[in-house]
Amino acid sequence: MARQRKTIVTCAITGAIHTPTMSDALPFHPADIRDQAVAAAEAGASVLHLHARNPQNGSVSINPDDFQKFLPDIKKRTDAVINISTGGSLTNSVEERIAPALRFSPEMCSMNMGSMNFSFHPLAKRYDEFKFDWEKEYIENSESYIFRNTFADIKNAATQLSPLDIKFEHECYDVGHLYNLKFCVDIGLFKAPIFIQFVLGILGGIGPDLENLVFMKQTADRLFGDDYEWSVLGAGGAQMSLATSASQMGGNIRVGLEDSLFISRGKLAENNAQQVAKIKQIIESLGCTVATPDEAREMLGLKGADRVSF
Ligand code: KMH
Ligand code: ZN
Repeated sequence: MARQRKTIVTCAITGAIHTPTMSDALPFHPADIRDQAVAAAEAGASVLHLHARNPQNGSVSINPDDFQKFLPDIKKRTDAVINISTGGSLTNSVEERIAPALRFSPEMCSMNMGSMNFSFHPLAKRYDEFKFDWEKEYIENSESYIFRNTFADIKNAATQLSPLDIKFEHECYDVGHLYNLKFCVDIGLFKAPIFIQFVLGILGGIGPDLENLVFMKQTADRLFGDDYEWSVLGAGGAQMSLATSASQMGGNIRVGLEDSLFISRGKLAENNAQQVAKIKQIIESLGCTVATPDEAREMLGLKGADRVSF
């Protein structure tokens, strides 16, 4: 009998979109990032997608020293796969964005597959006051932000990171990004089996509709055949419903406060683990089984936690 497929649950702990004013639950102190990551793993996340923050004011940090403040502790306290973001924030160069992954050589890191508008400026209007000075301007500035990931940028990042045997989470925010990825695979930048994260619901990318997920999946099937694993993240209110649909379609899923601050309509999540526990309960009640970290390692062909540099 064929072995039943497992579902990899990634939890993205803090990200670069949300700011401290938006939710008290959004972690930015290294100890909070660490504790929420460990709790998310205990709740069932097999992969932890991590960004760092400035411990003083919660702004986004791509300083490897800020990652150093939590990575070794997370590794000591869980066997979850660590995935380091290369997304950066509104002002970072690609060279700065890949510095943490280069220094720590994690099992996985993100790889964004196209340049695009990437905006969350409408969020600024929801708040009269902000906890920290930088927040309002940061959110508003995203209106004119271009998330830069040219073919040359992707080649540069891949060329530096591939020798470290890091598996990429290929973040595809629209159908065209799948074709960018196919081009890069064809010229030998990335090795199969690739891991695609379909990102739905970012302002500037494809909308968070089920039809779009089906279209993304059909397109990826056409381009990559059987040679890929896939996962879905729905930004904002679409998080749980798209994750549920993806699991039923045979895919993997991503939740976490990076992608949505909510646990249900209008109700803020208390922490990352609460979102993991909720989606685990939903998908297991529908017949899926959540992958352990080692099962995720096998499914994604990862190098192993003993080969990271932290
Ligand atoms: N916040 C996600 C929509 C990255 O870390 O490289 C995008 C993201 C990018 O996860
Ligand atoms: Zn991220």
